[in-house]
Amino acid sequence: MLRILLVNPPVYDFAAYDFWLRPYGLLSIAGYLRGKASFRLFDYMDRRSRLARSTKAVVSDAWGRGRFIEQRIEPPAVFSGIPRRFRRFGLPREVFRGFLAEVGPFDVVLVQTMMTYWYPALREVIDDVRQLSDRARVVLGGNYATLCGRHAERLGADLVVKGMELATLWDFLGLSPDLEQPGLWEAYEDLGVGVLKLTQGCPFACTYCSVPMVYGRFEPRSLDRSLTEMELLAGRGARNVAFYDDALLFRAQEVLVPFLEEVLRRGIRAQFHSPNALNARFVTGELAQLMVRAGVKTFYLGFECARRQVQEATGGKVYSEELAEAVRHLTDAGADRALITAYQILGHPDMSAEDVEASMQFVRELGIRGMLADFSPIPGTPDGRRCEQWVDMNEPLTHNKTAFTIWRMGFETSNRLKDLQRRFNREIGS
Ligand code: B12
Ligand code: SF4
Repeated sequence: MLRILLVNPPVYDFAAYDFWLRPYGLLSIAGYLRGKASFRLFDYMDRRSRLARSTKAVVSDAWGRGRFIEQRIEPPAVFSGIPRRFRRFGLPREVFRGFLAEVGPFDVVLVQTMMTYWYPALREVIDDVRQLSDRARVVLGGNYATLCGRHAERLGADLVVKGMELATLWDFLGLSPDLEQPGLWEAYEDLGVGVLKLTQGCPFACTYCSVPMVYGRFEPRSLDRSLTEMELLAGRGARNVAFYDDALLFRAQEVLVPFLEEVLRRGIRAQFHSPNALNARFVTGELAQLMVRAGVKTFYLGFECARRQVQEATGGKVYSEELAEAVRHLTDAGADRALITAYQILGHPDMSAEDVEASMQFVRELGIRGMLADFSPIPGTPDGRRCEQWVDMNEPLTHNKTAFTIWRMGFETSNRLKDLQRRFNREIGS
C-alpha cells in the first residue's frame, strides 16, 4: 500500500485566526482514497493536536475558534512599507522535521494550498520533505495551485493539481477513487471542528471572485454523501461545523432544507456556522426558522457595500433592502443579533472610504455586527485584472489582503475605518 502523508502547511502572514479552518480539499481527496492507501496527517494549523498542546495551551471560544501559535519573522521585501508585524503561524518547523524523521519515509506527500499569498510556507514544507523523506513525490493542490498554477509549478513539487482536474492525480497515484466517500476526518485525534460543503459553485459572477471561473455551473452535491459526512463528523466529536459552500442558500429546497430536516430527524446535534457568507437574498422566514431550529448559531452575510451602483457593477448578488429583510427573518426566528454579521469590503478599487463608512452605518442601523474584509485581488477575475495597474499580479504576495488594503487606502484611513467598526460593534455588545 502507498504511504501517503497529508500536510496542511503553516501560514506566513500579517494576521491569521482559526476561524473554523480545516484543509477540506485535502481531506476530501484522502477520503476518496479511503482504504486504498495508508494515510498520516500533519496539520500545522490544528490547535487541538497533541503536538500543539505540548507547545502551547489551546484556548477556544464558545464556537471552537481561537488563536494560532505564532512567531514573528522577517517580512519579504515587497512588504517593506507595511507597518504591521509579519508572522509565521502554526506548529514550529522542528516539530514537522521530528515527525518526518520518526514516522517517515512516505511515498507521496499531498500538500494543501490555500490563499495565493501563503505560498512561501510551501517552500518550507517541500524543503523539509526533500531532506528527510527524499523518495517521496510531492503533490500540490487547492486554491493557490488552481489560481496561480504556473507559479506553483516553480516551487519544486512533482505534480500540481489545478482546479477539479483530479484525473491527473488518480493517474499519478495509480489509484481509483470512490467519490461517494466522505472526507478522511478520522485522521484527526481530537476533531472539535469540522467542515461540510453541500454544493459546488455559485450562480452569480461577482467581479472580485474566482468561484465562477473555477467551478463553472452551480451544482448540488450528493445529499447522501453529505449526511454520511455529517454523521462521521458528529461521531468523531465535531461540536462545531462550518459550511464552506459558496452559495449554500441557492436552491435551498433541494439542498439545505432536506439536509437540515434530516439532521433534525436523526437527532444529530451540532453548532453550525457560515464563515464563507450566506446570500441574504435567499433568507426567507421559513428557511430562517429551520436554520435556527437545526442549530445554525452564527450567521455571516455577504454585503460588501451599501452603494447601489457598486452593488450593480460588481454583480448584483445582493441589495441593501435584502440584507435588512434577511436580518428581520433571522431575528424573528430567534437568532441572536450579536451573532449576525455583515461582511463589507475594505480596499476594493471601486469603494471609497466614504462608501465603506456609509456601509458600516447601514449595518449599524440594522443592529447587527459588521466585519471589514480587507480586499484580496484575485488573478483572472475582472477586478484582479484592474489591479495590475497598482501591483504585479504575477507575484502572489501582492494579493495579500492586509498589504493590498494599505497600499490602496493608506494605513491611516484603513486603521480609522477599522477602529470605527470596532466602536460600532461594541455598541451592540459583541
Ligand atoms: C472556506 C474559505 C475560507 C475560510 C477559511 C479557509 C481556510 N481553510 O483557510 C474563511 C471563511 C476563513 C476564508 C477567509 C478568507 N478568504 Co476564503 N475561501 C474559502 C473557500 C470558500 C473554500 C476554500 C477551501 O477550503 N477549498 C477546498 C475545497 C472546499 O475546495 P474544492 O473545490 O472542493 O477542492 C477540490 C480541488 O480544489 C482539489 N483540491 C483542493 N485541495 C487540494 C489539495 C490537494 C493536495 C489536492 C491534490 C487537490 C486539492 O480537490 C478538491 C476536490 O473536491 C474559497 C472559495 C472556493 N470555493 O474554493 C475561498 C477563497 C479561498 N477565499 C478567498 C478570500 C479572498 C478570502 C479572504 C481574503 C476574504 C477576506 N477579505 O477576509 C479571507 C482570508 C483569510 C486570511 N486569513 O487571509 C479567495 C482567495 C483569495 C486568494 N488570494 O487566494 C477565494 C478563492 C474566494 C474568492 N473570493 O475567490 N475563506
Ligand atoms: S455570490 Fe459569492 S461566491 Fe458567488 S460569485 Fe459572488 S462572491 Fe463569489
